[in-house]
Amino acid sequence: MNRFIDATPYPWPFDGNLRPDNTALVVIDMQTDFCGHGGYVDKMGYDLSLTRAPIEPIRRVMAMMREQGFTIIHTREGHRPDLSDLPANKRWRSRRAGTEGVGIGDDGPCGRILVRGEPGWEIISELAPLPGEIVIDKPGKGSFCATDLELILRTRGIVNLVLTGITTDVCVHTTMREANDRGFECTVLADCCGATDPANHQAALHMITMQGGVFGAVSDSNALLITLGG
Ligand code: C5J
Repeated sequence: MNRFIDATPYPWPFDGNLRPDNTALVVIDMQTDFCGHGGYVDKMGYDLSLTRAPIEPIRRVMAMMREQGFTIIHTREGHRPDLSDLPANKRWRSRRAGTEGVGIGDDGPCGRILVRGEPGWEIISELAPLPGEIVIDKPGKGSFCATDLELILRTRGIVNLVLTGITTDVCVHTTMREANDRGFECTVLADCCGATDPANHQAALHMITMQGGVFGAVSDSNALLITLGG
């Protein structure tokens, strides 16, 4: 039986082959550093309500997909405590981001910014992984770069990815592009993502819809819940 989610610019997935055993929910970087008080995004002075907006819609989608046996994958952006995987240019640029010289690897209100094991690097409690769920630690913006995500997806026979998380224009978009080039069929749920700039969020979503769906399709939590609930 074919199943599709209402999406733009085409009903997703392209072949209607949407099943718990071939589809994963990917929840990207819902960490205190990106959406919590005292985290990196807060320190940069951005409006936290923008990156917190997806918390509730993700919670709903995750609950239903867990219940139906879909693979749930969480990602965390972060670096080793010795910063051996932090490129000098990434650190240098982060110190110029309106943070009074404090950047990735430095001490902030939630511990060392984007360093593995620090409080700010943890996934927020509202969306905490359940025991046994897959967590991907990534040093970059994309979830495939320097991780075992592709190996895990191929091993499980996953072909479809439902992408959520923050930020739409950076880690979500980079992951979608990486996944699309590897042949995965992707959709982004618009209300389950957020960016530090609303115009960037909109632009990132719009880009996906060009050329017949150049990286996949854009949908939302309601459309997914209707299809899965029906
Ligand atoms: C950023 C991310 N924005 N998770 N990281 O630096 O999107």
